[in-house]
Amino acid sequence: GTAQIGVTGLAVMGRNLARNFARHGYTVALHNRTFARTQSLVAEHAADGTFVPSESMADFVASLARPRKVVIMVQAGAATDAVIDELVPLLEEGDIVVDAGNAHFPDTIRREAALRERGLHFVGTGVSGGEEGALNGPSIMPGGTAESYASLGPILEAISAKVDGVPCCTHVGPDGAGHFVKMVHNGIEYADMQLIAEAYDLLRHGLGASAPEIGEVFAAWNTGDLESYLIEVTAEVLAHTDAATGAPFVDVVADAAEQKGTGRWTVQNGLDLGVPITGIAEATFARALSGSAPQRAAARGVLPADTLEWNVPEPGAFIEDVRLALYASKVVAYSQGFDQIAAASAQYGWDIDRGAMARIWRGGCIIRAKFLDRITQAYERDANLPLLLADPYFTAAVANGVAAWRRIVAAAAVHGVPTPAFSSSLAYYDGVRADRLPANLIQAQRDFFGAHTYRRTDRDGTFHTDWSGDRAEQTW
Ligand code: NBP
Repeated sequence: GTAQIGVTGLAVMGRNLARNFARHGYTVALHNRTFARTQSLVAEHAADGTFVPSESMADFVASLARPRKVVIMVQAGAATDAVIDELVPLLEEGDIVVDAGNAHFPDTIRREAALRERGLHFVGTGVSGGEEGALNGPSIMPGGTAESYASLGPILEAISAKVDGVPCCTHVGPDGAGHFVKMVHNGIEYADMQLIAEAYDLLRHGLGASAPEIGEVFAAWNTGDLESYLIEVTAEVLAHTDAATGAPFVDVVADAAEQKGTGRWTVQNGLDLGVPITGIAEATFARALSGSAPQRAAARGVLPADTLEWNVPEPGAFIEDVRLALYASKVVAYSQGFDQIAAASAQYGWDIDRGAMARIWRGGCIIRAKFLDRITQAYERDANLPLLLADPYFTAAVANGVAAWRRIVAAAAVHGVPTPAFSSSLAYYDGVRADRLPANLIQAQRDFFGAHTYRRTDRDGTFHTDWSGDRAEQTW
């Protein structure tokens, strides 16, 4: 065969990736379980480049030049395993299988090990940017071996988004590293969206502002430090008018946020690794609360607010406070996400370059933002930075807003506006910078009821107090 890359799974994402490859001059082999999808792609988009369609998986594999490079873009889970099972017996040693779907990284680790035994490369690859990104340039996060990246990487880099001419694609690390980083990307996306939603809610309650008025605030913010795709999208959505009612569009959208599960995976993994990703967790739980219909029905109008009317004396100063609080909270959420990547990298032996991750998220993906340059620079200054917040740039950026942050979180509490992400981010900030946390008391309690022992501040060793006896201290 002569095709340089193949795509199997030609629903919206695979179709657009295949077109993107073709537009970059690659000869693209095409396959889909249902052949009609393959035919319609060729019929509608022949102008994009050279496609080699096949009805059977065997013909598809035969149409590829060796070592073969096959991108699987089907539903994550059982469908991906089914396609791998059909594909693998047809491949030969050295061929590269790319899973570009949203696989959970433990599945990727399992599949990589299984294919490696057969002499095949399995490259679990995060792809972000939705349909639009798949066609015009996504952010691409490939895992797998460095050897596979040597031949696959240039093709993926060619179709990825570019920022300042730099591709939004790099080799993340072995086996599940790519899908892991994509998962954390999505978790950060949840946190970013929740923070923006809280800022909107504060402006709504504090100023009594309408959706389009708040949209103008976001549009203005998009010209500064907060400049990002999500802020831009927020401004556009808030400015939109519902055609049916003439009301602001967001006012007619039901307030129950759904999820496909990557936020949940991120939080589960944060718990497994013991990394406090409070921003992502609060964002995930906030979606769950929004969907807790029976609880909300039981509480609405019943649980007293006991708040005073909110009269913001200086709207301009208030808006600036919300902006500073949003930025500081965002820095915390990202700092936590990068901690999670570092912890997983150590746990799984991935050796992930966090600065490079921020670099490939600058374009193509949902969290793309100017701000990510600052993160790359922080890890360039210190690749082993223990805390993103402790980088001098971010320390200064947050210090600049910390008083505003406290005013906003306090005002939200006083006026009964729920701000789980703003509030927990500030609590994390105060917790991580504290000289001393009340964990001393927790450890003492644990020693009391469970003889779990404690360490002392004044000398080395492990100790236990005989709480039920004479309360003498024993060295353990
Ligand atoms: P879907 O997730 O809707 O999957 C549809 C594709 O899977 C079709 O090609 C379908 O074939 C194929 N398929 C299924 Br379902 N079961 C199969 C099986 N047992 N054997 C073979 N093929 C099977 O497609 P999508 O929305 O294009 O998403 C593809 C992947 O990309 C998913 O993993 C998704 O999570 C991910 N995704 C990513 C983003 C992003 O922004 N990165 C956005 C959306 C989706 P058929 O045509 O014969 O039914």
